[in-house]
Amino acid sequence: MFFNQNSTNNMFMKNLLTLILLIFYTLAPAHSTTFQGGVSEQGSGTSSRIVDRNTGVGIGGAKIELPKQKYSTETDSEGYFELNTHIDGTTIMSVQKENYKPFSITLNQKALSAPIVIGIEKTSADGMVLDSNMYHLGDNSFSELSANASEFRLESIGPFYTKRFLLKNVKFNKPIFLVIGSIIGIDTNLARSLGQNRINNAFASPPEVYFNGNKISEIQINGDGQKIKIPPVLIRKNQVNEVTIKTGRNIMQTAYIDYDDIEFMNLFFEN
Ligand SMILES: [Ca+2]
Repeated sequence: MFFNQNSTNNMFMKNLLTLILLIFYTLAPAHSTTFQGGVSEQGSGTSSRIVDRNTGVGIGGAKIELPKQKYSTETDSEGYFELNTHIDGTTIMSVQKENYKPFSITLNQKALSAPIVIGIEKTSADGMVLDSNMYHLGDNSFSELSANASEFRLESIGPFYTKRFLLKNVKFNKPIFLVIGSIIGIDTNLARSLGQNRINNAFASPPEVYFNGNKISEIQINGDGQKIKIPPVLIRKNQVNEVTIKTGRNIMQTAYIDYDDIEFMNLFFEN
């Protein structure tokens, strides 16, 4: 018998390594999940935590909100908090603290079944908060199967949202972005194919984003922290500029206009 002990050992080691990696990737999210950069923390008991993204230090007195559940709580002096509410489907959780950028994240019960650690970032001169409120666009008519339908709480403000703001000291040698903190409810074909909704027989055109009247983006999927590049040529220096977000419409409905009901929160200008 020509038995090659070495290659058998190598294969065994390779399989073992694969198994260890598999276990690692399978188990890692069950302990705790860290969002927004650099901070790594596992198995910190039953409490979730808000930390400073750069220093890793817990942030006391941060306000945690689940707008749908009309639930809010605060972190303790060490940054720990617990969510004593039931979450049905997906929900947007927001974190606010003075001198920090407002933060929001789309979560579901599964993500919240284990402690989470969220790093938030100090406000900087390179960015500006345009709006930290949550808005509902559409016509308040939507299917229960729609992406995040159970999340809708606010009355619609109509099919579009507009915000005007003064832009000073823009650095044109750096990229300029509009950032949408969180957006849910988009029922595009792509969102459907990614399993973000359960509607089989219809889909919507994507929401459109305009800057000073020019379309700069279409938003195809739901999610957090979507960055949209603003072409520098569209920016009015040291003057009032305008952002508009227009929701899409149900493409299969031709008898009347059925706007796609979406909600978004936290708009930033980043430079
Ligand atoms: Ca609708």
